Amino acid sequence: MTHPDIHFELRGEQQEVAVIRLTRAAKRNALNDGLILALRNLFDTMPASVRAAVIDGDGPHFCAGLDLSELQERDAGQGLHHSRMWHAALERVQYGPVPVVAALHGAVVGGGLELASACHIRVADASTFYALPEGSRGIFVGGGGAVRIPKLIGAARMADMMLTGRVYNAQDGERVGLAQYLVPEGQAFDKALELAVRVAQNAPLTNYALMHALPRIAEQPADQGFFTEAMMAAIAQSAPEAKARLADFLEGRAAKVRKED
Ligand code: 1HE
Repeated sequence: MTHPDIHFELRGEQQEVAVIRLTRAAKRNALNDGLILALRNLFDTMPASVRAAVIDGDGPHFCAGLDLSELQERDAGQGLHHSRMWHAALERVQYGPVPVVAALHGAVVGGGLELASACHIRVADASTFYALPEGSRGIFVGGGGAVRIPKLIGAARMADMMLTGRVYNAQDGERVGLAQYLVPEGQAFDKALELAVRVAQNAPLTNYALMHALPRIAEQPADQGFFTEAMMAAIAQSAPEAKARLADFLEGRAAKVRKED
């Protein structure tokens, strides 16, 4: 089901978390066509037990982006289809079966940042750095970055990264919104797995709403957004699982909200 440069395993007590690891460390996990197609296939064929996923990368870097050795021979038409292939694959990450947590370290650059930005949660360790070297390579983003990255950091910051080659370090990356979590070096995977296990405990319909309804609502005019929100709220709360969870709280069986230590 997978690819020689992807490690796939199930973790958690009920095999509820899929771990997807890029294992092409010798090439800094650069994404060639085979890897992109394999990622898409993986999300299309996710086992039914899976409720959340973690993506990380072997070796010193999360991902060096597009495999530049494959780029040289393409004409315009092939380039168009290549970009659309990335779009289809990363669309399956963002709008696939389960929420995805990216565990980031080292280089998160070019297509690596595009992959990370298709995930729902990004956890970065202190070694992480972010860049969009497309600007200096004479090309443009093609893996959905022009759509997703401005939603995280704004179009002005993205343009600056591409125009000037600016590299964000881990702290600044978290500050501007490239990652939601910043952890000490070497701890991104453990934190990402912990979060994925937590995410996997949510009612599946709640996770579905957060993946599929929330980003669409955020794009809608307010009037339509309020209406879509009401529809999604009604569907979620009518599920038997929601009723059971509410009863658990009202009868003192569910955890209260507590502030973090
Ligand atoms: C690669 C790639 C790659 C490394 N394609 N082979 N991305 C970039 O422009 C980033 C290019 N890479 C780098 O800047 C650096 O490699 C890193 C900062 C990521 C890592 O540096 P370092 O010193 O740890 O490794 P290295 O020695 O540069 O690379 C090790 C090997 O990986 C080396 O090959 P070798 O045969 O000489 O050992 C590198 O050539 C190879 N390698 N990165 C191919 N990207 C959908 S559109 C998306 C558009 C983009 O993503 S453009 C941005 C591409």
